[in-house]
Amino acid sequence: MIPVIGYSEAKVAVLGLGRTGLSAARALRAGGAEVLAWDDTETARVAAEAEGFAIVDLSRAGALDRVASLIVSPGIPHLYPAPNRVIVAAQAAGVPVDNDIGLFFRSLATDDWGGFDVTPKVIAVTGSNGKSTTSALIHHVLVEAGRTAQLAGNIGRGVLDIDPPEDGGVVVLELSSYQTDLARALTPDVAVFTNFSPDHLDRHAGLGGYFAAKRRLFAEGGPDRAVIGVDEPEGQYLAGQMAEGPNDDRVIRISVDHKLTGSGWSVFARKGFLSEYRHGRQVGSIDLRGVKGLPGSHNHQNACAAYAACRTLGLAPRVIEAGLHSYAGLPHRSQRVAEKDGIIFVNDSKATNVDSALKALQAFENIRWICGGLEKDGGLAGLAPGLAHVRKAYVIGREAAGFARALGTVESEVCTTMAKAVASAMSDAESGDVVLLAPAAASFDQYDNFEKRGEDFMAQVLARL
Ligand code: UMA
Repeated sequence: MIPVIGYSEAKVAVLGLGRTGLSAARALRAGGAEVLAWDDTETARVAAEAEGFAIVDLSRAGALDRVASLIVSPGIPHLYPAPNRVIVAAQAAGVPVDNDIGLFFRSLATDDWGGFDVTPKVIAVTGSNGKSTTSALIHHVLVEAGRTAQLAGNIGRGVLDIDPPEDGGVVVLELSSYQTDLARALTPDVAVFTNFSPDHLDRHAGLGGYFAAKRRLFAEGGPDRAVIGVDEPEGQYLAGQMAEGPNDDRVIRISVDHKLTGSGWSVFARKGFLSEYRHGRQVGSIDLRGVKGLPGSHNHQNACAAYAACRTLGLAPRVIEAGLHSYAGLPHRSQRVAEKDGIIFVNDSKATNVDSALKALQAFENIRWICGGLEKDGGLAGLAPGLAHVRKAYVIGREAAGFARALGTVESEVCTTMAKAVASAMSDAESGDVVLLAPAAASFDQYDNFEKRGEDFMAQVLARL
């Protein structure tokens, strides 16, 4: 745990008592703060109370008196579509609103660091898709290279839960737009922006707000190095803003669409080969085609970003290559579940939006595609470039019929449940087909989260093999 610095004997309010809130509350208490905790759900309050935290209804008049800061969980809206009433009250009372990420950056460096040979580094990864894979890949490559590394953030572990970094240690953080939007300190040594496509538009009042939230990772303090995917205008803009000029290798540009052989520093993947150029000269190359844990162009983009981030820490190309080869992949992301009679079963339940589902469709051929769920803003038109790879769609979700209609000319079957979709896809599938779960939608109409949806898919497949 990282004890929070700066609030000894101060009152700090914590709103939301899930993974983030509880870890923040513990870290605040370890740093000597008096924690006032609240969650709108009773079970969460009971769990926190059992750990000895004082439960206080923070929306009650006077509850925020003499409170030094309000720490908010990422799932709780702070502005759009409407702010939580406790946040409104804090702002009215002049209480600073922050999150665990802000506390983390302010509490990480300790006096011990003065005696270290190599100062610990923080690599923070954001972007619309691929952040979990990129973060996990950076962490894996570092560990395989013998470095001490820890992984936390949106990937599922509260950032204040990690151990204080050792001499030369590296902390890899996956940060969502919810987290970067609210943090009052954001000072990574290396910041990574994988790519940009619409997501979470309701929480950011549209695309501009979503980009602004992600951009804060680069603007609030300025990382020493920025690894930026430039295949969308937003990434190009960000790279342009960060760099002093074309030779400035503080920015490493990443692409899977273009060869980037200019005078700066770049890493790109074309036709399955990763290349690194620095000041117009090729300094590294890796054949990604045999890297089993990272299929498809979207994973090649993740490989480029992870490669670049590891290069900033001085790892040699061959060392990174070995790490890419031994990477086994994350659950629910291009996860190969089984293979039988020439049919491959892939769980990409994390494809919760159109862009990530498109990437999954483009990574495979002859797809029996299980899709559907709670549709996000923006419609399904963005899936069009991948539909030629689909043999048939098996649509799940409460609104399966509408989702199937929105797919247009693709042959589809309204299955509604995962059990029916898997059964139909398996009875239709032939050798050479891929049964792929890549929903292009959120899971909340039928499941608690995308993990539960992926687990259901895997269970249904394995039960029928
Ligand atoms: N709550 C309230 N009032 C509200 C809303 C929620 O009190 O109005 C309470 C809930 O009752 C619950 C708690 O807040 O007890 C949940 O907080 P949370 O939703 O922020 O969830 P955490 O458990 O803290 O998990 C969060 C991230 N969740 C979200 O951003 C929604 C996790 O990312 C992250 O792994 C974890 O912190 C550790 O950093 C998940 C996620 O879905 C994977 N992220 C989104 C995504 O990837 O698309 C951004």
